[in-house]
Amino acid sequence: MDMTTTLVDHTFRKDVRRCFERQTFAIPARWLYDRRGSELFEEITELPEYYPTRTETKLLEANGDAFAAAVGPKRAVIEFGSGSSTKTPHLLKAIDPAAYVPIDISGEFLEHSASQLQDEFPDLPILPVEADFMKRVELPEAVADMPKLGFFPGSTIGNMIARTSVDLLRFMRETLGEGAQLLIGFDRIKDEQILVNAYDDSAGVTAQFSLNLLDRINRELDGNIPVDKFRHVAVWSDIYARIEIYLEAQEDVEFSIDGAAHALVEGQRLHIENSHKYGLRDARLMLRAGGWTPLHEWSDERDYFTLMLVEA
Ligand code: AVJ
Repeated sequence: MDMTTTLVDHTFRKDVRRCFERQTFAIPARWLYDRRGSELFEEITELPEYYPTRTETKLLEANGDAFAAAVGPKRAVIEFGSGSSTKTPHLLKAIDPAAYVPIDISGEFLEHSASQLQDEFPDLPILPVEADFMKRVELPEAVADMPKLGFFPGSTIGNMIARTSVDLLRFMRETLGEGAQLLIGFDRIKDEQILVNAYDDSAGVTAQFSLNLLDRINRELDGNIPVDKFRHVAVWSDIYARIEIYLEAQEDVEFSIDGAAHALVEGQRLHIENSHKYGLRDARLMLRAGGWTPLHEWSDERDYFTLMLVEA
């Protein structure tokens, strides 16, 4: 077992213990993405109700010339949490980059997507970095003197509460350095029913994605949670401008994790994810709080999603 795996296991265990022993009834959303969770998320991106991926991909396809003009050639593109990197080719095609640095916590994902991209861009130096991008990341020496463009698509920032988002934006600024730009995606505030449907689809894929967290606890932390006794709940919180996702016990349940016994009463919810939505001014203010100055914005015709280009 390599060191990263051990560290990940250890924090997962710690976060799950905090949930049940200190009764916070909350588990950070990052633990949704084991192999099965990542597969299910890919399925989510193709659901009719889940508009963000489709909308953002179209924005990337449609605005290549405008990106090229705003960004200029020969930047090193640094992608934060690159995952499967499906949106990246559109950006790389548009802007004539000098190098591509995907950063991801999962080395497995990283190698796979890097080699796929290398086939598509044979002359582009691709330099994967296995790291947790929630901290300052040491970039490869080869890109040290290149101007940088950070890329943070998918409204991934929406998973974070405001202070964590601002911390992340500041870390990104440190990672990328003076003169850097950042292209970042924001999911917009819109009709409540459209938002709720996007996180509670009729095929039940998002429910499977949420419930996989309990399966993961059972698999990795020696648990016996009765997964079929829980249901997926997605609600809009207007005051936080976010979709909140819970797993709710549908009857009294008892189970153990790592040998420790736990009980939940019927109706108890476990908070497993937030997906914040933004007005344009909300997004700009958050970026400025993180040390970034807005330069350009691109939105679809329904204002469902916005890509913002900002500079350090
Ligand atoms: C990957 C955080 C952008 O919030 O829309 C989708 C995750 N969770 N459906 C989102 C997610 C349930 C997604 N992000």
